[in-house]
Amino acid sequence: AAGALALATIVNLDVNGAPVSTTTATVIPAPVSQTAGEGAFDLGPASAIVAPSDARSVGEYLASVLRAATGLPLPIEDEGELILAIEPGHPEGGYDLEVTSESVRLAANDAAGLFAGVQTLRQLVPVSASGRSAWAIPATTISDHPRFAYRGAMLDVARHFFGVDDVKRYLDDIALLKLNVLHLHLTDDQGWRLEIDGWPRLTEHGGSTQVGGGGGGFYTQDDYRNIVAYAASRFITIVPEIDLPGHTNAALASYPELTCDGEAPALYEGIEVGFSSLCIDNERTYEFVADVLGQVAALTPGPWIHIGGDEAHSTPEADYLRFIERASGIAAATGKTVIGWHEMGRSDALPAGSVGEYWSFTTPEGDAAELARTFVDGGGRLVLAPADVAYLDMKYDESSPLGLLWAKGPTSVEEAFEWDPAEVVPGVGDARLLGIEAPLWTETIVTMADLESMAFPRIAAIAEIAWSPQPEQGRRDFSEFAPRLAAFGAHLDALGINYFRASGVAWR
Ligand code: TNX
Repeated sequence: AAGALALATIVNLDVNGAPVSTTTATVIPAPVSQTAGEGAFDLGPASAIVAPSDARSVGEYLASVLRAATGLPLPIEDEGELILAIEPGHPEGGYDLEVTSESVRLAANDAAGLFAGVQTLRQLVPVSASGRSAWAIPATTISDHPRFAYRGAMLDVARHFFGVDDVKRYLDDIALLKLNVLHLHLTDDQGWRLEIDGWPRLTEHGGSTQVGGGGGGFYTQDDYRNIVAYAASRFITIVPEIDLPGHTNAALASYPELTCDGEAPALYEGIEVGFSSLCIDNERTYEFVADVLGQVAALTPGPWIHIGGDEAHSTPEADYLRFIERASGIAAATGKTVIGWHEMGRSDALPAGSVGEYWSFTTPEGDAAELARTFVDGGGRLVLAPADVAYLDMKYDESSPLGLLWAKGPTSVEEAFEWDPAEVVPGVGDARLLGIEAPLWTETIVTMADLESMAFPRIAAIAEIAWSPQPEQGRRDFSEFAPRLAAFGAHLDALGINYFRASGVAWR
């Protein structure tokens, strides 16, 4: 418990039992336990990586990120000082890392744990050499594992489209923070972004625009497979979302047979929500849903499929309930676990084990907590994305050029950091929480630089909440986080990741 939060300055005891302060490199998310050792390992021109066959791909990844950071050759050899090992006996989902002046040893039960440890190691390597081409990694012993299994980011590629290369870059960005899920919001009123066989107009027409006009775009099925494979190489699972039965104007505009009056609406380039609905008593609707969800499930190796269900304000209540029962059944029949936004908890006929994604506030509004509990009562779990702290599309402060304000006004980095998931939905603690997610809706986000500046640094706060244990003595404290964030900012600078230089942090 004492080691629950890594501090910028780690206090050790010397041989006489007196406290010794050793400044060491810091990590976000904070490791479960981290103690400082003596001296440092000098990463230099002679350093080599050892990665046996089961650890080879992680070893190659480590080599590529450290080569990019340092310019060192870092070959993978049979003998060397940076040793990777996959072996039993390490923390579940995590790793053990031992840095001495002689060597760096990183070990985990599996490749995913080893990959998480690599992200820690990257942050321990200073952004600049300390002399004679040596990057001094401070000696330390770290033992680490995640609080939650699902540590997600969500990207809305419907309001503004982001191509395959942008998504890959975001995957790399979030991997640095040990996030392991990317939820792709693939369809909305403004655009349909995934090619579906037999329904070509969804993308040809429905994918042809975006908020404010300007082209839009879509993923071919091969593009999507490419994203999924790249995500897997970063130990990230893609959760595809097809938002139903509202948020469907792009589909309705493409196929008038999906509307009740048979007339296609115009494409939509605004940012209102809640005006569109599939036609609930039309059998063609369910052929469409089955085709789409069947293909999406077949393209997706991960265990989840997200069917939206949010803000269906133009679907009458009885229709909504009939639709959700059928659509969630169709989704479950693909073999995937169904995820829906918490409004889907209005239905008492969800497939057992369905996961609810909660997007009300840290203090629940209206019946949000009750709706979220429906999923738990049905044997499922919750993913928390409280809009007042976890929504990356909220402005940082009143002066932010980008972003929205509806979720209790601006969201500072401090607010994004100082909350406890176990205190959001009364009666739903860690055991019933699958994890945490940070959504980035893109009504106001057009470029990759915009996207990164809204995500970073708040996503670092959310990642820490998802990975690191809650401090046993009370709340998370931003004054403890801020110095680590400053150090993390130096890594973001080195990586060329755009971020908001929030006040209250001594950015370097
Ligand atoms: C609400 S939260 C939405 C999205 C918007 C977002 C903007 C939720 C499930 N739906 O449709 O893009 O607010 O912040």
